[in-house]
Amino acid sequence: LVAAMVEVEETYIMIKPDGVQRGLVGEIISRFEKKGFKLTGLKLFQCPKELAQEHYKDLQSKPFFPKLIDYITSGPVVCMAWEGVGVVASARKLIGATNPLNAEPGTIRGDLAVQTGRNVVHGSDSPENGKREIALWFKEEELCEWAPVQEPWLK
Ligand code: RTP
Repeated sequence: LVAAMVEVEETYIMIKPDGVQRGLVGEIISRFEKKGFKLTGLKLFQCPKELAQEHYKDLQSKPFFPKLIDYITSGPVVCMAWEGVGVVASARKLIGATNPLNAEPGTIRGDLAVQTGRNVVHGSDSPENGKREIALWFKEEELCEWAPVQEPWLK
């Protein structure tokens, strides 16, 4: 049996305005850290309307699109880039189903959210979109490539 090759990928994770307003930033970041992924970009950011529209352009024709843009631009979001083996699909699992009422307990949405229109976090749905979204939300110099070191930080 040949195990499926899973590669190091990058994904764009965003804590939506409700997550920031409800004080869930630390809790959400912590879940990705504890899983074992590597944070390579992080900022608090008030998203302009044009950027929200570009990010969600595939949903342009949906009836909820204007409400979605109002929601995402209603307050600051936390933009994050995460790296790791299989991080795209794994992050989607950690996040849970789009409708939080269908999200399993133990997932971020399953534990922390109730409404689809207030589902606290976004995660890229493919490695291609991970790259596209990181490039859309971050400037090159805001991203940090780093490797863990063995330094005994605490003695
Ligand atoms: P996301 O992109 O935010 O990670 O969410 P997703 O892939 O799980 O869901 P998607 O279908 O791409 O929808 C993007 C976001 O739009 C909002 N939405 N509202 N019926 C509705 O009112 C509705 N449907 C979707 C949600 O915030 C969803 O996360």
